[in-house]
Amino acid sequence: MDKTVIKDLARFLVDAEVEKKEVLKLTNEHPDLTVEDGYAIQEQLVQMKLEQGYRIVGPKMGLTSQAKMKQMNVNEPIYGYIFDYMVVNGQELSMSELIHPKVEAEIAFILGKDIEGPGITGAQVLAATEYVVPALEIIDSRYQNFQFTLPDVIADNASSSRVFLGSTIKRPDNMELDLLGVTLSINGQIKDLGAGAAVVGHPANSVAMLANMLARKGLKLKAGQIILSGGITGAVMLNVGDSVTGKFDGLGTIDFIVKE
Ligand code: 0L1
Ligand code: MG
Repeated sequence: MDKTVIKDLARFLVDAEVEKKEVLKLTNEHPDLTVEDGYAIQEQLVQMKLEQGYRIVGPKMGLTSQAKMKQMNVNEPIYGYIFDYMVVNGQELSMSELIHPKVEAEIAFILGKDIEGPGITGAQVLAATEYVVPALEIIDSRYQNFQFTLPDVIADNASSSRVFLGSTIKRPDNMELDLLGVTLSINGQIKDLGAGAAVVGHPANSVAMLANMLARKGLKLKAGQIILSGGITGAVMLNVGDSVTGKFDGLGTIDFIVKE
């Protein structure tokens, strides 16, 4: 794909995020957009944010559950990046900064040493992991009604928007992250629940897949990055006034309120 078109499309998505305005998916105008084109646009978008002075906190995996792939009508996981401005301090989500946010519960990994694919396994990820932390990820597709194809959502940085991190951090030794149960409640009602195994069998497998996907680009996972492994629950739409609670077996609770 032409470099100028890639830049224009990345700028279009950056502007949609800044202006909090939903846009039509790129493939309406560019029906031949490929997954590779999607990542080329994402790379350009990431570059633009870095040039604006934002810092990458870590990569994230998306579309890791069978349910989500089916819900979104796609058939492979994807990755994107979480930036510093996306990490929410405190217990309030500001709706006025966003378009149509949804929340999902995830496990975040913090590595003690770099991991470089290919051929990385979940066991190697666990051996390299310093801590796991619970997370509530806020996804906010810039596309109208969350309607997109795989290249579209890749270009849109995998809908990355905000993240709340829990205050309980634990070493993964002796934890069975695949059996770890999570509930996601809004206004006291459980909206979804799941176990770590919903994330490609085990959240560490997802991080291993990420290391192997990044290796194709000559990139690696770095010590200290906060890596979101993918949704254990489905993504639930948020409204102003919602009181959101994610409960993570053995990893505590994350609460926040959705404000104007
Ligand atoms: O983190 C995720 O799984 C989001 C991936 C993008 C799909 C979506 O916006 O639902
Ligand atoms: Mg996610």
